Formats: sequence, C-alpha cells, structure tokens
Amino acid sequence: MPEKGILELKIFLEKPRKIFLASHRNPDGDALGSTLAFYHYLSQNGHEVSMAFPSEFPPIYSWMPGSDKILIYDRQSEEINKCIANAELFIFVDANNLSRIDKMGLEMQKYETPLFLVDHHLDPDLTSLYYYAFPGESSACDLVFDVLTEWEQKKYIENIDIATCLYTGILTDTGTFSYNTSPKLFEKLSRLMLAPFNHIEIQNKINNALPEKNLRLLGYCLYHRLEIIPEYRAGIIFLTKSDFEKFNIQRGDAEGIVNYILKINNIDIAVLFTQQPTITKISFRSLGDYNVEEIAKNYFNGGGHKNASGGSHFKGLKSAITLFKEHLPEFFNKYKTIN
Ligand SMILES: [Mn+2]
Repeated sequence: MPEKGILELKIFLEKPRKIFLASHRNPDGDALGSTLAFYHYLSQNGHEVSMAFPSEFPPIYSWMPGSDKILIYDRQSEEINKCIANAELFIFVDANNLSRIDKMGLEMQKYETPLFLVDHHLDPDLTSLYYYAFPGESSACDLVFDVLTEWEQKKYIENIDIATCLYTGILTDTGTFSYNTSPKLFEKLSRLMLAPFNHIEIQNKINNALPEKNLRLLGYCLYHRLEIIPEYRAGIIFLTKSDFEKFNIQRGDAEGIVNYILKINNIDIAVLFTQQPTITKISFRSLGDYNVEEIAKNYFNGGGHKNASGGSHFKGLKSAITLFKEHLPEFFNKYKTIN
C-alpha cells in the first residue's frame, strides 16, 4: 500500500507541534499549492509551521495566500536551518526523495525527525515514517485533499485559503484539466469549488498573465528554433546561454515553451533543451502512451511522469541533442504500436 501512518499522524498532531514543510527546487503551482494548503490547515490548528523551498518560486504565484511566508534556501539558509533543527515533524510534498533537494535535503537528513512524504511522482522513497504516495495521480494537491478529508471531513476543504491552494495545484499540474484527470478528481474539484473563491479569476492569474518578453521568446523559439522530426512524431527546441541574455530571461521563463510543440498535429513527443551556465537541462513532454520518464531516467539523469519529465546532461548542449536523437528511434518504435 502506498500509504502509511496517516491516522497515527493525526494523533501525533493532536498536540501543538513545530512543523517544517518543504518542497522541490524550481517550485511550480502544485509545490506551492500543496505546501500552502498544509500550512493553512496546520497553522489554523495551533501548530507552529515554517516552510521552505530550495529556490525562488515564480512571481506569477505571489498572490497565493501565505506565499509571503515561504523561506528560500538559496538566500535564507541560516534561518531555515534553525527551523529544520527545531522541527518535530517534516512534511515533504510534491517530490519523491529528500536527495532531490540537495543542500536543504542534506540538512534535513542530519536529524531523526519523522518525515511525512506526500507525492505523486514515480519511485517515492518509502523509508519515511509516514507517507501518502500515489504515483500517477494528478498532483500533490490531489493527495493533500485526500489526507485532509481523511483527517477532518469536509469543513477544512471548504476553507477559502486551503481550497484556493489545492485548486491552483490541480489546475497547474493537469494543464487546466487537460491531462491526468479522472471522475474522482472532478468530484474533488466540485467539493473545492464549494469554497467562496473565484476559480475563473485563478485561471486568469495563471494562464493569462505572461510577461510580454516571455511571449516574444516563445515566438522566437517557434520561428527560429523548432525542429520537427516527422518520422518519429517529435519536435525539439533549444535555447542557448546567449538567448537567455538576449531575451533577459530566467530559466523559469522558458518552462511552458515545450508544451507548445505538442499543439502541432502529428507530434506526440516534445523536448526543450536549455543551456545553463554549467549543464544542459532538458524538459520532455508527450501525448498518449509515450513514456518520456523512461528516456529522462535512462539517458538524462532525471525522471518525473509518463507525459512530463525532466533531466540534465553534462557534456554540452549539442551532445544532449545528439544523444536524444540517437535514442529517439528505439523509443518511438517501442511505443508506436500502442499509440
Ligand atoms: Mn506535482
């Protein structure tokens, strides 16, 4: 069973506790939503809660309730180390293993503090004392919904702050309800929407709020950098270090670009290569049964989900693209019959 100790944890939380919440580097809407939903629930119940991400979150999420209380390890490590040292419980959301959050994870591993892992990625670390890990579910927020309803029934889910955060995480991790959905998920969403928040307003804040330069960058990528490999239903885009300078962009600004490749008809596999100061980062997306997690894991030191994964390469941008192209035919042939 991919869950352990949920009811014991509820008993542990009957006393006020010091709790440290953490999620992954380059936090997305789901990392924020799941962290903040726990933050609101736990602080409303008298616990002393601190929360941290290894790196900054995109400003597009700064309207989320409680986001101003999030600490960032890249610039507040001392303060965070104190929170880690004092905590009686760690809650780690939307990531499968503490080893994935480098320095902050190492700091947490120094202590015997019980850990509660809530995640929907593949290969969750099931050595923690408590976990609720269902790989393949839509989002960490989807799972936080389960945990909170198991603990508290309906009333907490209808709290406006908690509902806002959970809705946002589900919205962003399902590409506005376009993948990883299920009747059960829509049932949960209908429960969340009983809370008095404006869900269209949230969609606009997330989907219709790109800075102009990001859209111009997208246009540039699609016009100048898109390579289509029709025989393997694949499309790739790359960005160099000098592109980052030219468009004055940070890595987060390029994140959504890969999804546009999949909008092309007859394309089911999409890859974005971004050249970083020392490494090349790769984002994989796919439609249908093409399991890009496999290619991310086998060749690019990464992982994630079947239709959305990430990885990295240490021998330069060109070498990363060549490596992908080398393995594309076998990858395509493996899955083409089931698609
Ligand atoms: Mn997620």
